[in-house]
Amino acid sequence: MKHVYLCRSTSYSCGFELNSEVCAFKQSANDQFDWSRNSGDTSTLYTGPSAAAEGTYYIYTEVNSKVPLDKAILTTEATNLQACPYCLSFKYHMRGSNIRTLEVFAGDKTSLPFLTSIWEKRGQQTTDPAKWDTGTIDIPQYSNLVVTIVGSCGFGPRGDIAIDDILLKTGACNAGE
Ligand SMILES: [Ca+2]
Ligand SMILES: [Ca+2]
Repeated sequence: MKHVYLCRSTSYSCGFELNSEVCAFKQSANDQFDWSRNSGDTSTLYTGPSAAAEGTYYIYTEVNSKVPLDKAILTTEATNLQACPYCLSFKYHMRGSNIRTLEVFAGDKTSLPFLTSIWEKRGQQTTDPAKWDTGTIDIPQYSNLVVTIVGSCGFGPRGDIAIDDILLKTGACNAGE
């Protein structure tokens, strides 16, 4: 079945190449720490990527000296998104014996802080520092959409979760031409 939505075709990308980059996803204050911007490897052995997925920079959860289950949240709360279905895609890197979870939530701003979990990866997803995975997620339509990307700390230092190359665009992920 073919759906036609009254949505302006819009996309938001975040590659983290510039510190001043305008990104629809911003650091939340309603969490325990912020995502760190980085290039190359992270400061801990046996966790994190060796390089960005796109360009030179990426962001990651530096889990050293954090408390287990502490969260770093990226949120679109400050961005006015159209009431449309969206496709969210991004690169993620989850390497290390203490990797916990990377999770995506969506919902209406009026229901904050209680959003619906729409995607989750738990535990190590790769042992290769150079191999990033791709997440592709259909986001249902909400009148005041907010999307969050949440990285959680595991029980130890080898739990750095990295993301890069975020693209949030109107329409379904499998929309053909
Ligand atoms: Ca990048
Ligand atoms: Ca934060």
